[in-house]
Amino acid sequence: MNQSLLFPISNDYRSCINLDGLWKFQFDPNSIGTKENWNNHLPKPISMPVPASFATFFTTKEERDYCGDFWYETECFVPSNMTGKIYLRFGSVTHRATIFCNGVEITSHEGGFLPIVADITSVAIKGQKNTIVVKANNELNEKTLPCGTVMTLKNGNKLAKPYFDFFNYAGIHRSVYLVNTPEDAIEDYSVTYTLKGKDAVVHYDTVSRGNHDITVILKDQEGNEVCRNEGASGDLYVTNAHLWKVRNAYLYTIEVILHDGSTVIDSYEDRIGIRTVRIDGTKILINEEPVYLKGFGKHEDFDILGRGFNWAIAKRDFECMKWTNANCFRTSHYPYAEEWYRFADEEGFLIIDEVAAVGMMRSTHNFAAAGTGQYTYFFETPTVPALLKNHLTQVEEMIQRDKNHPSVFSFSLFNEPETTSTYAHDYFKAIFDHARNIDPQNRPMTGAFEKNSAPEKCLCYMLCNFICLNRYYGWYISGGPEISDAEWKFRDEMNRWQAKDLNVPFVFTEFGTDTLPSEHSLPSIMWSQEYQDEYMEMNFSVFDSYDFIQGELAWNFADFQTSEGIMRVNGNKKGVFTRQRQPKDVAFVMKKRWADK
Ligand code: CKU
Repeated sequence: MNQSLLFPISNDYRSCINLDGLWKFQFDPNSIGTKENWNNHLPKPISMPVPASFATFFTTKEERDYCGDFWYETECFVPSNMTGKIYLRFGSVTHRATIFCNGVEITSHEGGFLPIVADITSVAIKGQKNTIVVKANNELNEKTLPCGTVMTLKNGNKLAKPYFDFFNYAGIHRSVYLVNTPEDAIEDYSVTYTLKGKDAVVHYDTVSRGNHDITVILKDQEGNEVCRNEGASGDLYVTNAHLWKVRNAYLYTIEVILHDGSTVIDSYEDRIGIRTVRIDGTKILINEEPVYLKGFGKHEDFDILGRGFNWAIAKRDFECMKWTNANCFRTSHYPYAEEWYRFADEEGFLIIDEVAAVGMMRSTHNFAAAGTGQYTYFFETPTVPALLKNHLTQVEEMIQRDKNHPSVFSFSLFNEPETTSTYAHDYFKAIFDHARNIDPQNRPMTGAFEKNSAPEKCLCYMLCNFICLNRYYGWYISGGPEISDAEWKFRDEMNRWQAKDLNVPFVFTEFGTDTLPSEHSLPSIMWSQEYQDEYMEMNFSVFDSYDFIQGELAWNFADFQTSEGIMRVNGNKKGVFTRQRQPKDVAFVMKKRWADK
């Protein structure tokens, strides 16, 4: 990874032009596009909104469920006064893409949830429209994240078979920018914090092109300069620092200036929050104060938009989360659009930032398989080295992109893989070592474990600074009339964890029941709103029995779309909110509990 992933901004030295809108689009089921030079122009395109998933617009199943290559095209005017470097920056293209400018191949990127930066400086023609073409693909396999497979139907069509429980949405999901920077420019920066009584030291490191001076300025929320320092790395001493607190954020502006004496070459501004993160025994400390995590596992998912980022949905989600008194969410099961993190920085939400390492268990119904103890030898296959390489790269890209957000207090490096073999241990040891090496803030690293990762069998929990459990006692295990057994089994497992005396925090990153807002039943019955309430109350009473449990992130914030199947009623209905972001009854239960938790 040697490209700048800095979020695009505009000022006197650099600019970004948003390219969102109606692009051209074409499916390429027989992969003939490359041979037929679609990189120059698409022969028979239709129009397609960007950003959005393509699946949600169509009226036929073939198009909605399309799996294979697909292409996008747009025109982009490059102004004649642009000097320096010119890039295209895609927030994400799912799951992989090759970018062409004026027919010339610029770059390829694997992974559908992190930015693609294509340097088009040598190819872009100034003073006219340039043709941008994207060749994308949404097939799943076991060498790339997230994992899955592809089946071929009798009619020859391919169909994605995810090893995960969310719809395999694909497309240009996040904003696209034409970015212009000076030839010598700021490429990256990172910050770490030390608190000294009422004061704080902000240590910074910068990366830039060319041999120039660097000045870094810190400004308070009113825009007044607080302190400055010269040098590519250094310390900013902040007296009477305003700390970034959970649900009470204070953001400073950091400005990195690249200059020769009084001649400014480049400048990059960002908002940062001064806060520390530390695990101490079974406590999670933010600014040395214990915090209990309350909130949700989420998805980037909405009707029509699919996984396309939309500010209005993000706003509504934050309002709903604040209303429940939540303070945290997990970006299950992939890094979200950067706008989510910027918003969370502002709202004082904590984020467990998760890489797209989901489906590392060979089952298209992993949610059901998890309870059964079925073992699929996932980490004992020849494709694992290729998968490891992609996983390492995506951890690297995620940390590079998200490392400066105060909201991100932890990185989650997997969701529910098989963890009971030494193969799994060695695989994840490499991932954790790498993540720890590259995170400048030395944040706690974790991963989410499903039920087969039992205290006696799991060989990976020791890699984590705090342990995240996804548990469904009372849903997949002993549901409905057996809920009293569910509680007994749940307590039994927690007693076994307790007996290990690990002295680390445990956080529940999933627990929930599918619930149809239409269903009411007295006494409760599975799928009814009353059962969701009862299940949550049972879970809460278990959580409250163990001091080492330091957080509860319910599954899920809202109902979301999945692959079709006999266990999914037009999607997963475990939302505390509906897909339209209206509360189910249980939202009031959460709100009440979290008001005094
Ligand atoms: C959730 C083994 C449990 C898997 N977990 C993952 C998540 O992605 C699913 O949506 C369970 C569920 O609702 O089944």
